Amino acid sequence: MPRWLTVAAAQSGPISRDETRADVVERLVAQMREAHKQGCQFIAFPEVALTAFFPHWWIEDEAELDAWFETEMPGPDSQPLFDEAARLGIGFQLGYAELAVEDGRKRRFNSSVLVSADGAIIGRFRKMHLPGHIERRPDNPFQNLEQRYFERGNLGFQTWAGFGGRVGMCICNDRRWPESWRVLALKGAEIVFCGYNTPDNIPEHPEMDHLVAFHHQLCMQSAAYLNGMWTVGVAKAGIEEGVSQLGLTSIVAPSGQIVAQASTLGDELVVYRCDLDLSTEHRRLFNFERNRRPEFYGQISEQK
Ligand code: CDT
Repeated sequence: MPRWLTVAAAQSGPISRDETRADVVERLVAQMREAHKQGCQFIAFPEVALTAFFPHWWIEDEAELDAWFETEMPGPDSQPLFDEAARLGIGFQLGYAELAVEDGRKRRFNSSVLVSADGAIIGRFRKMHLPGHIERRPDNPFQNLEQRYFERGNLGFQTWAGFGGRVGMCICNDRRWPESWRVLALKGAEIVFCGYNTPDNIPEHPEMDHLVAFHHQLCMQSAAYLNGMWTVGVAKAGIEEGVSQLGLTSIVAPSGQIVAQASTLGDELVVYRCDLDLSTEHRRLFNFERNRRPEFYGQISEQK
């Protein structure tokens, strides 16, 4: 019997440096209303969805850096999104920069929350794989300072029961690592949401620019097929403060097929009615229990 979940992947167009969170939340609320109108039970937003992607800039002043982070979720500016979700009865996933005080010190994470249809947070994730560099690279047209501004996530990869199935989250660069998806699959995820901010060019490797879109799709599609789950990638797209970012927000079925994809680089909803049961069917085909036997694969000793 099918288990339907109608999902909206809410691609964001660029957010300018001086756009306030309140303005951005208004855009997200408009997308949420439209998703509800189109019969969606769930809407997924991008990585760091409330502001421009500030790791592209060198920021020295600590207070200035902190201002890009959320100290509470929901906070005063994001509360309207939670209120609207509860009013409409729609669940959502939201990526944001998180400033927490843990172990008596300030800690910064690249995070996302999973929110139920009554507006309650039911899951939290902190990005595990941080790309980029720590030092300033003055010759680059833009920076990629995630390793400077964030700590590696300390919550692992978790899954949560909800929306008629089991849901997982990962964030942007996590999608390039097979371990992220396999752990989520082994923990039962039937659908995984992954927001991203991916420049469509790599300043230090221009010879690879033509592969950026291909590598993105390769990750999303192979993850879905190899693990028998739905993968939903949600972009912050378009030219944001001079950085040209990939769109290609898409929903991929457990067969590995792209079933819905964005056609613009702006705010755009990508909607699909997903049968979560397809995940069960594909996994039955693979039969992990019988065929996936790490104990037969030989000892892993990395050779350098
Ligand atoms: N946000 C993020 O993780 N971006 C990286 C850029 C890497 S450049 C190839 C990504 O993996 O998309």
